[in-house]
Amino acid sequence: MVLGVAAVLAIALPLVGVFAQSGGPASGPAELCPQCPVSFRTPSTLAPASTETAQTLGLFNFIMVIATVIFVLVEGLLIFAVFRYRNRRPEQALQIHGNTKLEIAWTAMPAIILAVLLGFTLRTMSDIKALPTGKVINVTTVGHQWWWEFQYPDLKITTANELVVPFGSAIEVAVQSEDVEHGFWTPELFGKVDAVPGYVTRLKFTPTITGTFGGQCTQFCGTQHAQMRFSVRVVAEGEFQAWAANEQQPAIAAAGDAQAGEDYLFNNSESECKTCHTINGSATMIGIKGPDLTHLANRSFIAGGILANTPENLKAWLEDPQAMKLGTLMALKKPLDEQTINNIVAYLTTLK
Ligand code: HEC
Ligand SMILES: [Cu+2]
Repeated sequence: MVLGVAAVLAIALPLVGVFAQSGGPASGPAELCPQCPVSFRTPSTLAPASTETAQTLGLFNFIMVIATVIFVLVEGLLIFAVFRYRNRRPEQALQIHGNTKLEIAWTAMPAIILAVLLGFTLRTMSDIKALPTGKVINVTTVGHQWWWEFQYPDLKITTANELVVPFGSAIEVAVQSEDVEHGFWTPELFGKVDAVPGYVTRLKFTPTITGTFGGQCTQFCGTQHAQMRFSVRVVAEGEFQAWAANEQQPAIAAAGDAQAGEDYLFNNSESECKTCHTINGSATMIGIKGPDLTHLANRSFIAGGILANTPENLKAWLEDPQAMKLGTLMALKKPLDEQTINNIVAYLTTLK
């Protein structure tokens, strides 16, 4: 008997550990890993940072408790029987075949338990999908090989790879794809959804903690699928307003060293950049195949999260994008000379 209890405890105790963690952090998430170029802390569905993921975790914990009770009960009885009745002389077991009461009981019990779990699951699903009552921010997300575009249709903003949202508002995201199927997931903020070409998948999340959360493309979309990261930056309402007001401005006019770079991008007939990139305020930089560069300097990383947004990395990227991210759709027909690269980087770093 003592052994039986010990065995049950040995199985049950690690599960208690899982519950102890599930409360989530009291404060916001840790900052981006300082020693990695671009990395996020390990994402966890056990540390929810939105109303919706907290509801999902609540359901998970509820099912886990019921499952644990049943597990401990069944295993406990089994272990008890094994030890209590071990080493007895062979005898015929009690015959219960055809016992209607027992048959009904052990059919009905699991059916009732599963029905209860189904009920709670359906309720959580509809809670998560419920129309938001307060303020709503509409975002359109477009998956590209291999980066994410974020549009705010009401605010007339287009940016890439870093989604900035205000704390406390409901964020309604219409997820789309430009080419192949991608997956859109930030475990702390919302469940995983697919970005399917020609189809709009909708999701909603209401952030409850400020901070930066890592996201990742979760469908194999090509060789650099793992290098298709993004982040969601949840900021205070005031900070979001300031960010949005700035994003709505055209690119600032170049001064000093940056002028030669601006001139190359806007006016040089040999420049390929304009076929793929937009810089608002320029009549020529109106390409849409690559990320919008109008406020590039405000983003903390480039190229789907493989490089921090520093002048050195921008230089390396422009020298040879294929060496940084083999297969990227940024392919230059003619490599740039060093002076041109320096000029462009000098300009790009001013694009606050
Ligand atoms: C054929 C299209 C194409 C051309 C031409 C092109 N780019 Fe790109 N560019 C892209 C794509 C696509 C990405 C995103 C790559 C990725 O993350 O996989 C990109 C990324 C970038 C980035 C990083 C932006 C970010 O937010 O990740 C910069 C900066 C950039 N390009 C600058 C330039 C400049 C300057 C030129 C001209 C010398 C240029 N590009 C020419 C398609 C292009
Ligand atoms: Cu992808």
